[in-house]
Amino acid sequence: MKLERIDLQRIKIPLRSPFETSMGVETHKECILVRTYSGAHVGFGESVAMDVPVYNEEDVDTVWYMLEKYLIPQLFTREIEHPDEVSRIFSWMRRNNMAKAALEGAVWDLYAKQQGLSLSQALGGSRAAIDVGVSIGIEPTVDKLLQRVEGFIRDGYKKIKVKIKPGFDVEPMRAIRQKFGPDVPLMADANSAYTLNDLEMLKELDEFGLIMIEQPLAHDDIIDHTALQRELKTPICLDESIHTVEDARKAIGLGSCQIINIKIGRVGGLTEAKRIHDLCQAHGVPVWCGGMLEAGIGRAHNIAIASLANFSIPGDTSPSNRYFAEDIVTPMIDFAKPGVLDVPTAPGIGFSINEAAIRSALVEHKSYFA
Ligand code: OSB
Ligand code: MG
Repeated sequence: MKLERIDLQRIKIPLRSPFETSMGVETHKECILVRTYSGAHVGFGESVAMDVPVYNEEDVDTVWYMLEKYLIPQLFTREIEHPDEVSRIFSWMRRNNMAKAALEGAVWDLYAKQQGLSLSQALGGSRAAIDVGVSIGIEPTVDKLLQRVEGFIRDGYKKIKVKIKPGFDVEPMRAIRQKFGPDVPLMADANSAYTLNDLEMLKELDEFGLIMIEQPLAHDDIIDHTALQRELKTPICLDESIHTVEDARKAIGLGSCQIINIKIGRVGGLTEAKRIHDLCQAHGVPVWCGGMLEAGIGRAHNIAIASLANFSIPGDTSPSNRYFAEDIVTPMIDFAKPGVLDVPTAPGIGFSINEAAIRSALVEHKSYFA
């Protein structure tokens, strides 16, 4: 394919409720949408960088900058046979994975549409439907958290993930087990809030039979996690520490984790996400699809990658209404039955764009031509 035009749109939409983690509080979703044009087809991508660089080094402005200055011009200078080439073309640039992934995702969608395939089919997905979990931010009180957990269990979510931070960890997990019993599929995500000095406290979590604890230690660590995993019964899942298939190979080799959370943006795109999926599958390490509070386009990409066979644990791919009153795709992404999303079969991401919703959320836009 030859790209003729690429559009960037920066949008900002309110979240239905604030989302608090050990990194801070989010009240809005702000992101950059990417459109790639070739012939009669348009591909869509969405950047997942946060508005402040607390999760990784990127933010919404750096994504726009890297796309405009380096990444977009490179795709105009050549013919692309297959989207797998895009991550190779971008590999000279270090990091900035979320900027790369937003554009690479739009090329994947465009390619799938040209081939008449769903994005899931183009990626080699084998699931017609995926099980869905929910990620619950830090609530002001344990009682409020219990109310939210109750609601999400009622909605049919297949996994309940609770954000923890020092001072809000053992007590809320104990309260959830006491109220809802041992059978609720429960996990905790610390977003790097602890160190090995917290070993005794982290060991206390073992008694709650959690499916896993996500990223307890530093965002750039795989060494201390190995030491921690040796001391814990609860499986460790890595999120922030894994940016490439090489990171995954080292973490698995060291025994730093037993499960990996794959986020397309964090790893630089769908091609690298698939590589990590394949490596983990070969090592018997299950993966699941993480979330970054995506709007509908990013969410559609997540659903497509989660249809691959080794995504065997429910992901953070909740329906649109868990986050937004109105989404940028139409119809809003919703459960086919409680806790289950159908994987679209229409070409590409398989959802229509809600142009009116994008117009009313638009902050800035620009078109680039080959
Ligand atoms: O660590 O998984 C995380 C949101 C923003 C940044 C980091 C994380 C999250 C989530 C939200 O947990 C998951 C979702 O999109 O529902
Ligand atoms: Mg996480």
